[in-house]
Amino acid sequence: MYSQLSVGDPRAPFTDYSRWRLLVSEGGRHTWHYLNEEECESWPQNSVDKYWLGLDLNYPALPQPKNAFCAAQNGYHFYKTLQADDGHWPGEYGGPMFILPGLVIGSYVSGMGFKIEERLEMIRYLMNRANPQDGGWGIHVEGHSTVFGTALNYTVLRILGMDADHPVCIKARGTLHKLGGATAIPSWGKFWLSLLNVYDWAGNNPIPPELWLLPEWVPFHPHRWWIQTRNIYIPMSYLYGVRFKMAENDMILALREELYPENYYSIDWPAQRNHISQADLYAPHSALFDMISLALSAYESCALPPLRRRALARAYELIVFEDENTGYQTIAPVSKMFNLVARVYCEGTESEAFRLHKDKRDDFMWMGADGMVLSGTNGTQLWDIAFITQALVETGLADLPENKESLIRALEWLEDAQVLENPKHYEVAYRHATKGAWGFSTKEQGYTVTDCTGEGLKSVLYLQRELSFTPKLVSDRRLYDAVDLLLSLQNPNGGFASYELVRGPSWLEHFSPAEVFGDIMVEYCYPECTTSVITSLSIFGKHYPDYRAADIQHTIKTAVVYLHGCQHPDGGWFGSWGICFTYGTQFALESLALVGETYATSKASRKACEFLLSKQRKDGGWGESYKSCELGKWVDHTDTQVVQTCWAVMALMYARYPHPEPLERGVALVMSRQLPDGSWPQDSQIEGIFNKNVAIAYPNFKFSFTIWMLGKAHKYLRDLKSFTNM
Ligand code: LAN
Repeated sequence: MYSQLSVGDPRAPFTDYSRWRLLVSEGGRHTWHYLNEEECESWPQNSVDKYWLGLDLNYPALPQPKNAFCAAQNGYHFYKTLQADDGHWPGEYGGPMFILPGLVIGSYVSGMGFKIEERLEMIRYLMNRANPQDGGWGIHVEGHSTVFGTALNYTVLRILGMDADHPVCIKARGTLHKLGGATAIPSWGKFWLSLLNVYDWAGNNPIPPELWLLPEWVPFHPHRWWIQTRNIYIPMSYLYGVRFKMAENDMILALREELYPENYYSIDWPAQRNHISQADLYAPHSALFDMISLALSAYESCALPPLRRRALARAYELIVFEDENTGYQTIAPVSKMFNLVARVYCEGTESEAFRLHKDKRDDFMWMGADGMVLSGTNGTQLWDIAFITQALVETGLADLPENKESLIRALEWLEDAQVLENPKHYEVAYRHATKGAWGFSTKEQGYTVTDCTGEGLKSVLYLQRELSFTPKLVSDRRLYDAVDLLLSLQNPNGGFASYELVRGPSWLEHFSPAEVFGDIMVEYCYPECTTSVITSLSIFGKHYPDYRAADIQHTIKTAVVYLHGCQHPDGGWFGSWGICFTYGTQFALESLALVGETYATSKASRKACEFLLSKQRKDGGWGESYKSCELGKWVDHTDTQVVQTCWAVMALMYARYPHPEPLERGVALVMSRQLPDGSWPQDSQIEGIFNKNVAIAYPNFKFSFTIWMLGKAHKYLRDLKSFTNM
């Protein structure tokens, strides 16, 4: 058990912020370290550390920008100081409020400790993110309080050492009880609490590992599921199969008292399986799912031990494959912590697996200005470097002498980040190829992501082929590998999904057990992913007209057909990974422009421009709420958002919108929000989204998209005016 800690006002750090350092190691790995005084002298804090810790950089004011290009230049003057020595831009990746609980509960039940400073700052983070009105937490930082968020984060505070009588705990507990208590927690919460032995396994719907023994042709075989969901349910099925639970201790006994308004020992557990709080419910179970669960529950009482043993062995094998394929990062932190618990159950805390999991756990723990945050992945390395490098090349900022060195370092990072081989455990682990890929974060994590490969390829092409001063680090052969991989990922409808081809039917969504997420069972095609792929193929085709030209042309043509098919009747495209129509429409219009469809030539493009223009606000900007993603229709944000304004103006430029005025107003808004040192403050806490219901932050977007949009708009508006003056 961790010791009790007493804490004060969370607005001030609980640790000495001058002692934290971000270590950037091989491949762009991020780990935060708390140094002692001697170490501090030999390893001084740099601008990257200070910025992300929220410490003053004390930069002088830059000359007032006289136009959009100068504003972009000032922006990069600032942002360049956040580039790590290895060439990429580290960043915080918070937002979801169910990832830290996985880390803490998973560590606790596995006997893995934390440093005291980490515990203190995780506590502070949760205190700072509690909803001010009721002291609870939602599914993400801006969401209303739910049982999922409140029960899990309350549990975390207690495990980390906060006293149950602390006012923060009292308030959160009150909210939890008002919401009905932890019995009504969604299924993933039931699962975590069961591992912790504060929720009975009988209160969970079955997750039989036997699923892994089904023949692969079965339409609902798990290898057809979306890879994130698959990788989470592999260890879940294992842990369910063995009914892992931590041994009782005083903390567990206390939590059984605190999480429930009723007497824990009198709860009718089987009746809780489908009991989900209304505050949490986003995707209710289908009647079919409930019926199947009932049948599976009957099976549980007579599961054949030899079959169960074989199924467990198969699930365990897949867990080990995933750990080894990803250097123990796994695809994302939720599956990582489940894998850890499974490995500890099977191999113990003295094992190599335990040591390696512990080492890589640090990659998800990010020190932020408000305390220690959990990252949605082991970073956003590739995603952020791709946007800023393209921005610099397209705006002309790349040609300024003072930026050259930074671009060369960025190219070196990109070169090193390309995955050169297929996974160690490849088809046996149901993986898609990775040779030639760029992933979302680092090479070690190693998952192909369609749009990350597209954006990575585009960046390398820009840096190597469109600048005169850069070395040609990535060989033609390696670029061909990326192209081959991208071409292998197109679906029959022309679209591109996130990590793999769509492998399963969308009716599998009726079997979705996770009540708080939308569309998680299988892959779907996305306009964003599709655009990143085809724009990169098109740029590649310009530089390498002889390589698979017919395939590339065909891919682009059919992808555009897909894009037309998913335009909403009001003109926008729904974005699944950024908020929301503003994000999706920007990408789709970029794609249409590739095949010559612009405002002047295409009805679809015109309709999209008009849709966006109808959303422009009086101050010249755009602001869309994450609620759009939940509801599937546009919802205004309360405030104008700089990043969304950039997306909207970019969209209009892709469509070659002919009237300068709305663009000028967008530019003016973004310039008016710039600070004297060239940076932009953070607006809302979130720019991104996943699975319709969870918001996630991309804080580097406020640099990459501002710089990109301003520099591009400067040229665009100049050309537009000289054209109309002719
Ligand atoms: C991400 C982040 C990046 C994102 C883009 C590249 C932006 C997108 O275009 C493709 C999908 C991808 C790679 C993506 C998928 C889902 C992730 C990994 C995340 C949103 C970050 C966290 C999330 C992961 C699923 C969290 C675990 C929770 C589940 C509900 C399964």
